[in-house]
Amino acid sequence: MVFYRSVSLLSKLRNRAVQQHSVSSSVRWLQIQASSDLDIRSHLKELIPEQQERLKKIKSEYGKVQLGSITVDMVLGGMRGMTGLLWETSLLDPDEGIRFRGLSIPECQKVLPAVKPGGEPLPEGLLWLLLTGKVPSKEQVDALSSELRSRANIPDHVYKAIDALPITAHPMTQFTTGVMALQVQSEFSKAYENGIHKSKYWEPTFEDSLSLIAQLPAVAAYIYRRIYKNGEIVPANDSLDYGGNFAHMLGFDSSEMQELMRLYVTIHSDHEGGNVSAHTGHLVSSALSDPYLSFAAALNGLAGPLHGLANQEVLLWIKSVVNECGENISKDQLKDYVWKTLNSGKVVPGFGHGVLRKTDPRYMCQREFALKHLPDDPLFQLVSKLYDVVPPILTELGKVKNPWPNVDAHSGVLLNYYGLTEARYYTVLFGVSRAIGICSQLIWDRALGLPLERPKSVTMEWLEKHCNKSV
Ligand code: NMX
Ligand code: MLT
Repeated sequence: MVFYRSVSLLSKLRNRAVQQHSVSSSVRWLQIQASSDLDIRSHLKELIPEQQERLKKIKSEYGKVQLGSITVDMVLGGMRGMTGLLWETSLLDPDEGIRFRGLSIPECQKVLPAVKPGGEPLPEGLLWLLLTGKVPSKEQVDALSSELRSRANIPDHVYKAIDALPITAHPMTQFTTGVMALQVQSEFSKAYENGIHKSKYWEPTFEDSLSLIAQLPAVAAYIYRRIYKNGEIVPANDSLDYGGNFAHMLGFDSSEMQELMRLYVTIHSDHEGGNVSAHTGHLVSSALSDPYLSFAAALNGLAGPLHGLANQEVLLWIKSVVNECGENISKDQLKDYVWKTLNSGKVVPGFGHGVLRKTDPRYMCQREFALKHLPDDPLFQLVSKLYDVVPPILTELGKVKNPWPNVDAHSGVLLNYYGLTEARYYTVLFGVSRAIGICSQLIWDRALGLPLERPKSVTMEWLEKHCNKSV
């Protein structure tokens, strides 16, 4: 809680600076202002009261406005199309795709600071944007990078907890175990035990969230090196940014792989609130479970094959195509392979979506990355062929609402090209990134005082009786 003391010291200094209105004190004031400008907590402290007021006004003025009606289909259909959550950090349009605080992916690529001009956005910049709704300067991003570095140390018991699992345990199981082991350091649960006032919940939630985000790359890299590289650990490089250092700890030091990791972590971070991982994190945290508990729950949802595990499934599927038909497979052969998959009662991984109705812009930006850096890679060319072949087949099925590729259709071939070939590990990378979105919203959940989530459920008997009455 050291930083709260420093924030209040800052505001005292600020008041003093205002009182002593001399030339030298105004120079000092500028310095103080500049240093607090780099501190994301000061921005949040300023934003929270105005956003609390905004929510209060929405409740009092529009509380009874209807947002649509609920049909039986919606109840039986996984709540598709049912608006039921407040999620501030991003919003998904079915046709246009995701906007992070109002900015599309191409816009983020333009305005968020990068390591070099025209480079991929730094994930720390996206974290700043999600938390504050403002595009940060390079100095602000650098300050956040160094704050994350200062929190990245991993207690030894976390490695021991992971080591207690067989090396054959799925990487996502090892990852969730690591997150649960980190939970013992939760500031939120300590503060709750000590009777913290509810108006202050966001503060230790912020502490936990930043520490968790900071620590995840080292835990994830440890698991990768443990399983696939004989446990030879690569220490952090403190001169690198979050994404670059993550690639480095995994064992990849080419500047292209570092750029890919920055793009990867940025685009997988957030996809509004209803996806399985985000919704799970938000639900669990609504019981005032701390960010570690909430995020571990979210990871367990991400580990499902219809959600985050699809990136693993895509590369394994693509490799099975190559094994059976070779890299230079014709479109006709590919069609047959897709039908064979469908006829055996499986989904085509990487295609379709619960909300999107067009090609995922996260797919498109990865495609652009591939066209720039690996246009001749045979697996990339296979992914491009799938883009032509799969949508007409899924459309022909007649029941698939979105035949277009999603984010997972592309990520594996990029990682594979740079040497990260172990598909079973891919969902862990998704998980590291998803923490940025989920934790940013958890901080706002607590700052806005959002309540325990508890929707109503009904039985089939209830539905039959209710529907008989209404016809
Ligand atoms: N291959 C085969 N069948 C599909 C596919 C697909 N790619 N996508 C949807 N369908 C089927 C779906 O299984 C359902 O069949 P049934 O009625 O027999 O149960 C029917 O089409 C209608 O489903 P939709 O309403 O179009 O899709 P829904 O919203 O229920 O599910 C997904 C969305 C993403 C779960 C689904 O499209 C899918 O299983 N895709 C493949 C897995 C995948 O790529 N998941 C990753 C999603 C992104 N992420 O990272 O989370
Ligand atoms: C995600 O990124 O969470 C997936 O695209 C799934 C979703 O949005 O439902």
